[in-house]
Amino acid sequence: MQFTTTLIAIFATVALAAPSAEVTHQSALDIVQTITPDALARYEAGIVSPSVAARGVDTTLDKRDITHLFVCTDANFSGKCQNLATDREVCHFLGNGFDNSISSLGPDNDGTQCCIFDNSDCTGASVCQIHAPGIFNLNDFGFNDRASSYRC
Ligand SMILES: [Ca+2]
Repeated sequence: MQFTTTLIAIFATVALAAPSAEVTHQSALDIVQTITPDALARYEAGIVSPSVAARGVDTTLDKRDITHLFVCTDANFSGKCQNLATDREVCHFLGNGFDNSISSLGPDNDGTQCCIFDNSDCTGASVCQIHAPGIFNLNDFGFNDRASSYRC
């Protein structure tokens, strides 16, 4: 029984870690979310609600393949915010109330760079090379309430 469980766990890890250039329209909100030092710092700075910081830690996926993009519906990391856990180099549709509503965002402070796109399939106009601490007001880039997808 123990052996079977281990095999399933290994298979699941391999399946999730498999590289894919395909566009997934699954929102990153459905993917495992973890508390990162960066998210904790934002919480301590009063930017993130306690519910975000209280979210459980899941180590199912290899940390090297997972990063985060912190998005907010208002400028200066206010309004409705979410720390999106995302696998790298995969296009994600911005669902769950964030489509065409993001006004500030920032990836983890681990060298991660992200692009946001006008269209839902990572095409169209974009803002790229977004890195920590991020963009406090997408108005500065003509991209307020405009992003529909992202890739880090
Ligand atoms: Ca907004």
